[in-house]
Amino acid sequence: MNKEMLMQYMDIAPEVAQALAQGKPIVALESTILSHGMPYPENVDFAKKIEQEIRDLGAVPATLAIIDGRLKAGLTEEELLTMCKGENVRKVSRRDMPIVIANKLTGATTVATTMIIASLAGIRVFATGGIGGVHRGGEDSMDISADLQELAHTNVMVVCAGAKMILDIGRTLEYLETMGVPVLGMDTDDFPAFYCRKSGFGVDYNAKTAADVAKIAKAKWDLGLDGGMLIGNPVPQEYAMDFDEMSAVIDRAMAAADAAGVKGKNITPFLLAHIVELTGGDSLKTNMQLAFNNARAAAKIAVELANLD
Ligand code: PSU
Ligand code: MN
Repeated sequence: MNKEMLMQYMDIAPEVAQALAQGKPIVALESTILSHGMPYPENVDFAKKIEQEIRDLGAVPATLAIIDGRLKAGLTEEELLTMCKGENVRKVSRRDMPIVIANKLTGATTVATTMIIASLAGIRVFATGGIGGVHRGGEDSMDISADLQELAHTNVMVVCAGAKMILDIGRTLEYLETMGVPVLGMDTDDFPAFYCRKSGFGVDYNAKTAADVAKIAKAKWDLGLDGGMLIGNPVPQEYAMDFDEMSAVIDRAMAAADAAGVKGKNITPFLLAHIVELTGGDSLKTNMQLAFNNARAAAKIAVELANLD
């Protein structure tokens, strides 16, 4: 798509536009984690801090969202607040995007839509908490997040702390293999399980440094091997939660979802809110810390990637 056409739909914040023009490192951030993944007002402090973590390492943060139908790459403080309050803010995945844009609505971007907007803007590195995937029981419900399809096709690297145990992690990784998505561990052999450092499932490659990751991304995209990459970065040890304890909490949250008949796009936000409640806020603290950790890893990778160009 040409730039003129793109600008009919997108607003790029001045700082982000300047970084793009100068080939400086940029890290994209999603807004669903704010609007539908964390409670207000704790998410306001989080949103500001995660941007700061990226700046501290010499990269430019760009939180992505759709506001009044405009694609936004980089938010003002007021726009960030809108996403955190989450009033009349939809959860927007790929299928929802054209409807929200055409009707000038406001939406938070999931991993899938953050990848799409990042790619349109020319941003290659994106940090989040956890990705969507194949839900438990997905072999019957066919509830497979559009995040996985996006990773198959869109040239953006996603740095995450793995996937929550609300998902079937084994099937999620199988799906990614089928779709040709490299899954790297950030100094780990084990794909992380969000609150916990290990899922029991292996990664394709243990990358020891940010420079290793950048070299792999460059080789992939230089050769036209289109699609994303997934980097699993384990939560720092001091914030990790007990695997068995979290498994029990997640089972309870899933039983509550089942009893309430929650399905489809509402299931992930429902489970996240219940998990925070059931852990008395401990999971929220871990969630924030793992996201900061991912932002730092992503910033280092973005710096290395910019050096390779
Ligand atoms: N997993 C989390 N936290 C989140 C999400 C997933 O641990 O906030 C959000 C992300 O935005 C992700 C989306 O892209 O949920 C996946 O939703 P769905 O399964 O409906 O595609
Ligand atoms: Mn789904």
